[in-house]
Amino acid sequence: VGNTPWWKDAVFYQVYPASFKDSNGDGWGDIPGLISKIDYLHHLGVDVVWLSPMFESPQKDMGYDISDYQAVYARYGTLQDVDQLIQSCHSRGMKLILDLVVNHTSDQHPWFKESRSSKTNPKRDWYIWKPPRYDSAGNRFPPTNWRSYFAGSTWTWDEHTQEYYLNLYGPFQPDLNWENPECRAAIYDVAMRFWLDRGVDGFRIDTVNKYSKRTDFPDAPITCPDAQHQPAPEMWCNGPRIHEFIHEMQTEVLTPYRAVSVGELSNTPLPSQVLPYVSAAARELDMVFEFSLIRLGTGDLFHGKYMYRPFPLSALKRHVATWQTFIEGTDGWHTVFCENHDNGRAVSRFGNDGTPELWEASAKTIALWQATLTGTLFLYQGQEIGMRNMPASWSIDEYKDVESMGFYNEAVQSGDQKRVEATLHGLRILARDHSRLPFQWNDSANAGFTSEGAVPWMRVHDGYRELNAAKQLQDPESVLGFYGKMLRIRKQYRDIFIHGTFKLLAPEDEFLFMYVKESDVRVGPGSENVRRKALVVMNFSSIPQKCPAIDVALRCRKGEARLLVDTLRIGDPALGGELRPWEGRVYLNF
Ligand code: TEU
Repeated sequence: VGNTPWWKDAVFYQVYPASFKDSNGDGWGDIPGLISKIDYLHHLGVDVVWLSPMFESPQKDMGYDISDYQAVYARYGTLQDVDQLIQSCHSRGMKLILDLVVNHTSDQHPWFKESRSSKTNPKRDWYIWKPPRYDSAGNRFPPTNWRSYFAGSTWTWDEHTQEYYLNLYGPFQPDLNWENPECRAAIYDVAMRFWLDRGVDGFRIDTVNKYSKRTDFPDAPITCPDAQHQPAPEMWCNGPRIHEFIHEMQTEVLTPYRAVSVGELSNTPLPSQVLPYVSAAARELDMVFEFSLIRLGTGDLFHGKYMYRPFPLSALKRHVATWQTFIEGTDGWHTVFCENHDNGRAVSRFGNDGTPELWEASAKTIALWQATLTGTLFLYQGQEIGMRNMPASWSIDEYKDVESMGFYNEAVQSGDQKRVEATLHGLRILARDHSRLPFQWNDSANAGFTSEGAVPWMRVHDGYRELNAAKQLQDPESVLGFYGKMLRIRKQYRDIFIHGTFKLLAPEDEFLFMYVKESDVRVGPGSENVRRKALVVMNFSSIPQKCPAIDVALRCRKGEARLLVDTLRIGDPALGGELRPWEGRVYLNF
């Protein structure tokens, strides 16, 4: 614990630029707006800002379709604004990381325009081109039957050169060809060194496990007999050369700049697959986001992502336990997070936003849960004030995301009304849109996100007058106040909460979520080595629960444990007793 890299203890905070703070009344958040809120983040206890893509882009996937890696999208500001943002973070001892989106570019990127211009263009091989297949009747087919993430084929036909190009996401996001060394060198230089030279501290690396595709391009097995295109993540996730590519990026770019890296690792649910990316000896990535927890409730490959499947608390606890313990005894590291820009709000999915009381209690218990887990903690904008999913009454017209639209239109085209209803239900819980609603700063028009009279790019949540940062800033007992308190406690007992071991109690209990965190540090004079322990007990339900005997759970003598924190304040002095709906507590045994 003593000599650990700085980023293990740091609190990261993700900013989605379009929805954070608008400074000029055009309805889109921007970098000057973010700069005006750096003190707010600093005060909360944030150490690192992760800024989602603010690069030049046609915005078909909210900036994850980049047409110029070295320019700032005009609505977000200028290069000088980024310089000022770096300065404004650094002057407070904070850091800034950017989003590195290099699995694909926009189809409007000059590299792709060149690549598609002719089969002999020097950049032809920077993207993945394949000739068509034909059936016996002479009908043209894509090279494989793969389904893209946003629905439809992973292949788009190009009339001009009579070939298909690969796109794992939208047709407007052609995949770069990492097999080509010139292409990799250009990525390192243009998309990475350029920003590191300006003073950026590292990257969140988009789709980091998808750069090495299978190069024999086989058809995927038929898992959805009725569908035209088949889910095929095994064709491009964690492919044959992926560790070679990431290691190269680390040694050529990240290490020389001492840049921090956190990779986005979807479709990789096994600890044995994840460890090679984050083992310190492998020198690939500092840490990754693993998605088992945040994907809870999403449909399977067969039924589709937005076919919601309710899950028991025991499933959530099982995932937490798996990922809390997988680095124990290894040289790897992990992240802790329950929200990002691609998922619904935690309080609406894992808590209960049904009444104001349950909302507040469960938002605080989520804070307590996240702040007591081992790994680097990531918060998503608005999580700290308990922002909720959009109201269920809002129509599909309020959903803007390319993925939501892809799945919804597909359901409509199927003509199956039940499927349309089920998709709408899934979207109301899981859609990526929920987290993209404008930040609720105060109770003035447009929640203070943009000026009065401006039209925000996404509708502001109806509940912003009751739920906003200004109101919570005045109240130390608010969700925001509680997040601040938990971030301080997390650092104060960092040996237990950030670095400790984890032991799940009562894994099958469907109401209580309880674990013991134990420090690696031995304290006490001479042979009297005592390990510092904490017990976290949380009622993840709206029904009061009997609290177990704390001293038994902590294996300490009666009267030795003390209450450190209670989400509902009025701590039970007798220890134990009853946990009220969504109440959470932490006990220490020293
Ligand atoms: O997401 C990549 C990804 O694989 C998923 O986690 C994503 O949430 C998608 O919904 C899968 O169905 C990253 C970005 O986070 C996302 O916003 C982008 O749309 C995507 O890459 C493409 O760049």
